[in-house]
Amino acid sequence: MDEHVLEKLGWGSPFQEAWRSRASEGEEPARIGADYGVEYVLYSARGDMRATIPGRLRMAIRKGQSVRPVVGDWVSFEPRSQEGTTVIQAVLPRRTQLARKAAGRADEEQVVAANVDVVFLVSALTRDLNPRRLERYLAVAGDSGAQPVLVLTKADLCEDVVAARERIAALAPDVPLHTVSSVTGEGLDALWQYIGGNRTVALIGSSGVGKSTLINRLVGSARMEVGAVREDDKGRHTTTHRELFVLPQGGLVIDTPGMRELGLMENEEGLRTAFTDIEELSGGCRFSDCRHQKEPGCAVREALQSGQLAPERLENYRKLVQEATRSPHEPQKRRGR
Ligand SMILES: Nc1nc2c(ncn2[C@@H]2O[C@H](COP(=O)(O)OP(=O)(O)OP(=O)(O)O)[C@@H](O)[C@H]2O)c(=O)[nH]1
Ligand SMILES: [Zn+2]
Repeated sequence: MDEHVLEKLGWGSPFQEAWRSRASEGEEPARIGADYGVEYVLYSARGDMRATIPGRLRMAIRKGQSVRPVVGDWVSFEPRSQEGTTVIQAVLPRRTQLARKAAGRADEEQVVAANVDVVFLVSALTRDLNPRRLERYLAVAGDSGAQPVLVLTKADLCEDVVAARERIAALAPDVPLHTVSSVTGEGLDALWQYIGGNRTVALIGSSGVGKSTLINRLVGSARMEVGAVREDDKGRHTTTHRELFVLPQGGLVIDTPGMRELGLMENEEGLRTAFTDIEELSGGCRFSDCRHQKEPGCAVREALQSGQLAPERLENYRKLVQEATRSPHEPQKRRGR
């Protein structure tokens, strides 16, 4: 087993240990590079290959005894002597997972990518700069276990980058923030600190903010056709057939149609990551279940009065809490351009 090739695919200690503890004879590890539903692309020390899920694993998935493999997952497979399709034997425990609500099934989440180390929360420094949306992205990242990094694109189109930066930094004081331009190249170097060490990066951001362009800049060759999206039979836009990209300088980038549709995950953990300042302040409220409205001894409203907390921030927090506690009844919004 060529550990060096595997390392470039993001193989590391937690997976190695999981591997040793199961270590079935004749099996080898591989990472899911693309998920076509019925068929997968595996990256392994033997190169890339196609794979399917055998009936036994399919049954285990149906019974909830195994997760369904997604892009970024480490799996074990049994190499066959001849070229062609192989089968996935098992899915290794995940370190992180990015998920969204399954369409039409409010209680179920759908994992769209696994073992993501860093999530770039991408917004354009133009009209797209929407604090509320950013906070939703922070909530999704907070649920995943991956490290969030705010990336503000199209700096070349923004007249007052400093002001925009400050506005966004105030929304998430603890999250690193970078302004970049894929046109001038400004700020791109700083992103490598998150990708180095063979880490896996995923991008969340609305359509047109420049995710594909940014990925192309990072990948270093036009492996994705920017703007040349096609629609598949479900009316979704798909931009590529490979969904996990191994960067020549090291590091990996995940980009899947599912990633692009990521919505808000509705649970408390996500809220905490997005609003650490308000969560911390509420520790000082007299009542532990304080809703920061008319309750006496509310530390959050005190901070508001003293100017320590921006009113818009509390307003956004309330909206997000409302959204998270409301039973989802709206149909999924169709993605348009
Ligand atoms: N001026 C400027 N334009 C950019 C920059 N980055 C991307 N663009 C342009 O913005 C448009 C959208 O970029 P994409 O990379 O396709 O955006 P995307 O986020 O991948 O969009 P979807 O594929 O719809 O999810 C393209 O016309 C890009 O050329 C930038 O830094 N500066
Ligand atoms: Zn309070």
